[in-house]
Amino acid sequence: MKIEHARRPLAVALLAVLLTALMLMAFMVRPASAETNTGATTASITSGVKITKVLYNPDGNELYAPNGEKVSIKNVSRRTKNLQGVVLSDDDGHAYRLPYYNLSAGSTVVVRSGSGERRYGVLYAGWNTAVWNNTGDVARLKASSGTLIDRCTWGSSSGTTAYC
Ligand SMILES: [Ca+2]
Ligand SMILES: [Ca+2]
Repeated sequence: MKIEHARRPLAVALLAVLLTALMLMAFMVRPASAETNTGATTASITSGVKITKVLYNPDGNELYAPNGEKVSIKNVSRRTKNLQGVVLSDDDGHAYRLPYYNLSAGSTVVVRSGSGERRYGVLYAGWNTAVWNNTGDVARLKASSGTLIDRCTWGSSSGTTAYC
């Protein structure tokens, strides 16, 4: 009898722990799936990010090594911004629709012109050619609605990098 009495509180405690764990899992899973669902259908962000830098003339020949070209996009707001649906483009018809990517406040992500496996801090536009003209160009960030979020321009005498 004594053993049975001792076991029951333990069983209750274990059940309580299990239930708490299940509730926590449900709580953690729900916002993530909701974000995924709405991310595909809702409009993209329209503000809070800036093009801070364009390395348009990297070392080497970017026609053959386009990943040398890099555009830095920074979250200048105070909250995390998801970049999904935002479009990075130039004036020659190159446009890259950014994927689901949470950019935390103050952080920067780099978009390279070639292909590669995306990781935190680096995305690949997949253009696989030189896109940012060394003789002057404009990089634009637009919302999915077409609204201009930011742009960075440079001329032929700017060297290798535009800071905006
Ligand atoms: Ca270039
Ligand atoms: Ca161009």
